[in-house]
Amino acid sequence: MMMKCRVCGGQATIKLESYNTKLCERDFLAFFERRVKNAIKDFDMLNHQDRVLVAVSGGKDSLALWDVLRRLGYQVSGYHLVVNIPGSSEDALQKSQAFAEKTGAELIVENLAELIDADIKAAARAMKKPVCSVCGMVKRYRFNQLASEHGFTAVVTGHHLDDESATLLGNLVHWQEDYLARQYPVLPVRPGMVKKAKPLVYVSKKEIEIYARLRDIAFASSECPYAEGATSLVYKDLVNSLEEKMPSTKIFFLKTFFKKYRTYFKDARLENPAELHPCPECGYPTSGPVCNFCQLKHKLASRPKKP
Ligand code: Q46
Ligand code: ZN
Repeated sequence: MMMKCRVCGGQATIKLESYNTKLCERDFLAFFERRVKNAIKDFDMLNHQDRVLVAVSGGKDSLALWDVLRRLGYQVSGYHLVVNIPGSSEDALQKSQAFAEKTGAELIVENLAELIDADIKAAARAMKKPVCSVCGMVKRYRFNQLASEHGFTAVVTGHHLDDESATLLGNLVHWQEDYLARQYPVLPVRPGMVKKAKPLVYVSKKEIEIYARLRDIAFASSECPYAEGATSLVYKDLVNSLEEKMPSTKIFFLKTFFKKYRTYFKDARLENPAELHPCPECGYPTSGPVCNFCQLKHKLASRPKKP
């Protein structure tokens, strides 16, 4: 039997269980753009005067974000940090560059090895932390710093509904109050920090995949090997399983948290500025004597030199 598009009554090819709806391709694209627009409006994330920098990994989330923001009329440039992970970094860079060329958008590319004078494994060893934790720290640091240096007024990332609902579950299970206080889709400009936003917070991974396919966006599909075994995947499986049994659980869970957030965490949203001060070496906000990035540079510099 033919599926009917709920909006136009034509032939539907896309079924969205979470919304108990079926859509044709054209109305799906309109639905997707509306979800992004609503998120931007609900949280006052961006305005059309903003100069926006998107963190581009070359994967579907960040490329779809870049694409949809451009179509919504925002001034958006991309930033890609090459992490030098064999088997995934080449593809990621190539897909980011191909998208920038196709759309005529600006893409800034940097190499992690040049920023820290070491590879990510050596950096993780020096910090005695998991590779992903150090990689994420360096990316956040440089993304913010580069945005300030180049006069961008907002930085955006491709975190979506699946990411954010899984993170929320993990933060609640471990009652990570500090993390909960920062789990808001927009963090305003603060001393040393550019405004940060997550405009894909209302759309799911599945919806992003459909959007990327319909918009003909070529994205990198090779996973970084370090992503495997991350605890975040456990929470993603859990929220997916809830969603499968009870469609629309993810969006309900996250939206309810954001409503309650305004009551419980609104004063904590600025990451308790009293405890943060500028890093004496680079100016990045930190609660320690120097920021984590400067700490990493010191640790790498004090490694014994190879003969
Ligand atoms: S690139 Fe870096 Fe990710 Fe690879 S090492 Fe982990 S954080 S998984 S998004
Ligand atoms: Zn510093």
